[in-house]
Amino acid sequence: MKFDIVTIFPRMVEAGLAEGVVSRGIANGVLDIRVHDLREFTADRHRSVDDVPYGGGPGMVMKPEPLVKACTAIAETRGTPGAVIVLSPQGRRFDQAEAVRLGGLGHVVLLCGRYEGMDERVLELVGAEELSIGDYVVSGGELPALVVVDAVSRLVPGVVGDGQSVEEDSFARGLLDHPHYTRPAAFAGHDVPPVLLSGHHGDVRRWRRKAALARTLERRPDLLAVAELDADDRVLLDEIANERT
Ligand code: 9D3
Repeated sequence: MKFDIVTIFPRMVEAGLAEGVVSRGIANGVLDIRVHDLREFTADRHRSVDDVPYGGGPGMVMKPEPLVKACTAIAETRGTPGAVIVLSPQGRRFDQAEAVRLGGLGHVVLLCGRYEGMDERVLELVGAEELSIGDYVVSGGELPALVVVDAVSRLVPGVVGDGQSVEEDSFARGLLDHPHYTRPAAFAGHDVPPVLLSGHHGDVRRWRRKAALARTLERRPDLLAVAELDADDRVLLDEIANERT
């Protein structure tokens, strides 16, 4: 999987790529990630990447030339990407399905916005899609780009080790995860649920599935509404409903 990330804060992005599963994926050679300093694609003495907005108003807008030049250079040196993504509060919400789609493309360019945003013609000229990571304000596209790289990279074979199954990730299954416990069995007056100490794997599986369903019902009923539930799940949800009365 190839990523090219264009930013005015390359060190911020490099720092986020230097740890954890993404770092390991790069070291293993299954991830090929380049970070590009937008200022390298400027032509003026001050290496300007922003300018005042036409029509007036507060803040600055990212100039189109450096961004389009960066995309052209990336296409020439790295090949035509499957998608150019602008990280932007105006974008569609990034989710697990989007991560799966991007993973299938093999090569994604990520443009990180700063200031009030970028000149709209960049999006038209490079055929970009806009993605947001959620309904809250962060200061620019760098952290959102790292979120996208992380979520997509986890799906690339060889990035996540045997220990943590990508298949079992809560969003991959459509439910929130069940609670987790480790030793000691009693801690500060709080005991681990006895079934987890019982050694009855069938009972443990059932308890975990029920706990996941109960949590999802409580915290994210929107997920439960679209989850693929089988007959056993319906029985567990019935039990949960009855225990609540
Ligand atoms: C203070 C500026 N705001 C005026 C209405 C608009 C604004 C512009 C740029 C708000 C945030 C940003 C910077 N954020 C992003 O570039 C961004 C983002 C986000 O803030 N939230 C969720 N996803 C994303 S993806 C890129």
